[in-house]
Amino acid sequence: MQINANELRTVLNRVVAKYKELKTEGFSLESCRSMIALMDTDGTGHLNLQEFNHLWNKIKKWKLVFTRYDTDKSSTISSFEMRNALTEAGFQLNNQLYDIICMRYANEHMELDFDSYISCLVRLEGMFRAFRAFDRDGDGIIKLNVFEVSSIIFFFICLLNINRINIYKHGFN
Ligand SMILES: [Ca+2]
Ligand SMILES: [Ca+2]
Repeated sequence: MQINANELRTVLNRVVAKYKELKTEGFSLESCRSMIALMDTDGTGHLNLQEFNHLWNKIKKWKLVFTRYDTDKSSTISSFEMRNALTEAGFQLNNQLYDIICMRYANEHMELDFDSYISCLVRLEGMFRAFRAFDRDGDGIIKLNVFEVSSIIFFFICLLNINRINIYKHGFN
């Protein structure tokens, strides 16, 4: 079995539509591509059964966090609820990055529906993985040469899907 982004989108949207406690407009093709990029460990550009199961287990875990931290039962995660949800999901962010994430993924009411929330976690997971690859001694601090700085900025642009203007405005230059 090999699943491409289109097929993944169909499967996920079909499943998620069954959960009334999750508000969603459906996963975009772009966020399914990000999921494949994150989980495609053998580099085929598709998900095999094992890779798909790995992704599915993550989504199930993140769904539990979503319903647990949707404390007002709005079926969405507010930016306020998101802070605890991210911590529970294992992502410790500083305020600056947290604000950027909310700005990028929340709607005008500062809420994330389920697909935005999952897209956000998928990208964060990719970013944390990239960070760990640079953090060779595991002390949580990375020292980068100029080429590595360029590649980590590139990671930010790709994974957060934010444009350069926003990055510079927020002091990542
Ligand atoms: Ca693969
Ligand atoms: Ca909520």
